[in-house]
Amino acid sequence: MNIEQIKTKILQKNERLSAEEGLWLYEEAELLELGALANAARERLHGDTTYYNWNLHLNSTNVCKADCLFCSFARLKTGMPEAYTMDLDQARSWISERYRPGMTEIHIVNGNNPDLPFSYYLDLLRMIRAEFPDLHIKAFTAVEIHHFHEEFGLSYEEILLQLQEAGLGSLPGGGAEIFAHRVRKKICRDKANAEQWLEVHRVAHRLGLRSNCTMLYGTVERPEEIIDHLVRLRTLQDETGGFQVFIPLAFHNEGNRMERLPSPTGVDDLRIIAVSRLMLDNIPHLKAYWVMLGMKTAQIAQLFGANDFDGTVTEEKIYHMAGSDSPQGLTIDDIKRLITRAGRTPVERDTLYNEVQTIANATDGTKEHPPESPFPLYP
Ligand code: V47
Repeated sequence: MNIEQIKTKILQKNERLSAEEGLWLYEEAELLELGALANAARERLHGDTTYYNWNLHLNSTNVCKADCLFCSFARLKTGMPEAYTMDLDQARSWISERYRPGMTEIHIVNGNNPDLPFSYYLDLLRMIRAEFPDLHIKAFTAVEIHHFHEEFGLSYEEILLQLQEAGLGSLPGGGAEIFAHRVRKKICRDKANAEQWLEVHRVAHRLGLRSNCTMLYGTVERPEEIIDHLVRLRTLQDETGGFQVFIPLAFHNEGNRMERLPSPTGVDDLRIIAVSRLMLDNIPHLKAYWVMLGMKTAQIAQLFGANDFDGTVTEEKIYHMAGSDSPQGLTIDDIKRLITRAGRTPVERDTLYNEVQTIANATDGTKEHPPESPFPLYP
């Protein structure tokens, strides 16, 4: 195998890479050649555009019965030091204090809290929909949906339908970690497994919900397991078309029980981003999540296959409790500057990747949302 053969396959024949080719690129390819190829694939899809959004992250409880080795955010039981659960009024105040007109998204990820009824989640969504109607609600990972299924005895479909009716707009991509059973057994054995994670997304897509997908790398996985993870996502996407964006998440090693493992280096991050762009030929977007990568690597990633920067975020907890030294939030001007200095054109998007324009003359930042999404579900 060599880079020229792979280049011809991608750039001239427009053919899909095999798992073996993905593995070769990840392990053997020269970094700049790999990056140039991923960049060509990215430019073919998105030209010079790099998307960002204006969003807010809410983690309304960190109580979590799953005991993942890599996690620094969760507390196992209510009442433990630093464990918290916001009630509805606290969540309302938390959002009100941070909400600004013009924000388009709230991203909600919580622990698998065994002490909350299903109505807690429905009430949270209804409150946000009623009081912050401009926010698209991207909430609850597939792992949380599986937890609701176990706790409340409802099917994935019943859960998602009720959440949708209460205001859920899409699912975030967390909880995927690495699909390989060997790895999950070691790092996250007591939550949804790979098949369950994929099934939740399959059902969500069938109900017309879009979702995101992730991969946590840099713990105990082998290169083949990274490629296997990408292939499994690609296979589900062939079936449903419902994934919008892939977000690789680099392991951070502070405050958890994997402290002795070093975090991935900048070159590891760039290799993962480039190979993911090349393998996931059917997932439109690739996000370099600046909170996780750091602003500088996220900026350079825009030349290695990524076309999204995520958003303003505002008070991220999961990575900051694991030692991320990125700022807690970036301003829109910071984000635009980083993107522009990478030679890309910053474009604000909403959660569903529609371009957002600030309505001319609006002094409060009011946005216009075009109605339809350009990528079909179930192509
Ligand atoms: O599922 C937790 C990961 C995820 C650590 O969908 C860690 O747009 C590294 O999924 N080191 C949650 N990773 C975050 C997430 C996400 C973030 C931004 C955007 C979107 C989206 C989704 O974070 C978890 C887990 O995989 N994680 N702890 C850690 N110490």
